[in-house]
Amino acid sequence: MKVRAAVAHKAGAPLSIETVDLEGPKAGEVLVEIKATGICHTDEFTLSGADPEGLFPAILGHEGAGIVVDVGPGVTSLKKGDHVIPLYTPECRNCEYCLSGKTNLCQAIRATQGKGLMPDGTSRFRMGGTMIHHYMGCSTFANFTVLPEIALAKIRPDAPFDKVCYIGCGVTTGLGAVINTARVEPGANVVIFGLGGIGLNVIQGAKLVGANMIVGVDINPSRKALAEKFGMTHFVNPKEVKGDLVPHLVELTKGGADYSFECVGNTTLMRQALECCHKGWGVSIIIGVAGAGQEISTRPFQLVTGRVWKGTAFGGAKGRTDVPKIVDWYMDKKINIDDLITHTLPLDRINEGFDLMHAGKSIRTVVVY
Ligand code: NAD
Ligand code: DAO
Ligand code: ZN
Repeated sequence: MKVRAAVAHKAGAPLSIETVDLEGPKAGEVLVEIKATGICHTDEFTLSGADPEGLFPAILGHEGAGIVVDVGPGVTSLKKGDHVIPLYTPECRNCEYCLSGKTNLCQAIRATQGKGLMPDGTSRFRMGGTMIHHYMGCSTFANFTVLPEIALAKIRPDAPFDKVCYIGCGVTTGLGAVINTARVEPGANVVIFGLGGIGLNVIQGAKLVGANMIVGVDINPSRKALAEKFGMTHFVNPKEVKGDLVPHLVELTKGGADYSFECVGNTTLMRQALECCHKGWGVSIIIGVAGAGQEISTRPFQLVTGRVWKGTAFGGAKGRTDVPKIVDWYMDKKINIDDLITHTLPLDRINEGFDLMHAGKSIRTVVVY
């Protein structure tokens, strides 16, 4: 079939709106009509060329929601008409990783997904004679896409696509980092570096679990008001701190953060996030994705004296199990998504969404088809 897609032909160039050929679903695969998709910083990271695993040409996008249109042979858990959220971290419930109970990093289709291909080693997208790569197994910057059955969470049919698409990455990553990875307890003091689409959801998660101090750190002062609405109790702009940031944060939290979160992708901030943690028990979670070849460092004594460095992908969430529950939280008004979706655009204006992100003017831009 012919589909409309924003194609990333090469790194550093704007996306190009094209008509692309999409092959139907093969065994274990599902054809989905994408109704809405968020634009995440990770799409920008890949498009910029900073992603060491970035492949071109590709159809980017990994934060979508849509409707099942057709299923391939052997698909049992989904049918035509089901509402779904694509999962860049699938959940096969059968591999060593899924069965471990220790991680959400299902490995069932990892090798081919990392190569921008479907599990049989081929792509469903073509343009003229050229194969186009899938992206993170999702490719939601197309109005139709094909995904493996294990990479789709079935959600309730009354949830609005243009809001719950954000649960496909940002919401789940932020909430999950607090609930699954850090396991923040009531009364804890937390520090969040970066108050964008991820960091604001970390704040929302910290408030949800009953954290005490929720300290937000950002160089963009316009983030303060929204962060406060989501539960931030203290705002720190590093540009306005006299002296070093780390001692300032340790003093503010009266000894250091019980938990800190790096939500930018900056290795200097990752070090500061670890070192502002409380001696003896503070845990720092890396969420941000740093550029190709970058490394983190600290003095080993920081770890010897009890601070813990961890990371999280998709907030440690198991997508087919956890995503439908987070959709329920939204529908029950337990979490706020609407105030984080600052802009909505049609597909042919998708590049404006990247411009808004670069200018620091948006939290989430959602493309509606
Ligand atoms: P964003 O652009 O919306 O937000 C980043 C925020 O960081 C902005 O508010 C910006 O002002 C702030 N910032 C930039 N430099 C700073 C500095 N030096 N000090 C303090 N604040 C600074 O980005 P996002 O969508 O929230 O994504 C954040 C990071 O999380 C990205 O690296 C993204 O790739 C990554 N990410 C990781 C996962 C995961 O599963 N681990 C999932 C999604 C996104
Ligand atoms: O190696 O098993 C694996 C999974 C690797 C990909 C995990 C995603 C990491 C987060 C990237 C940003 C998500 C938008
Ligand atoms: Zn698995």
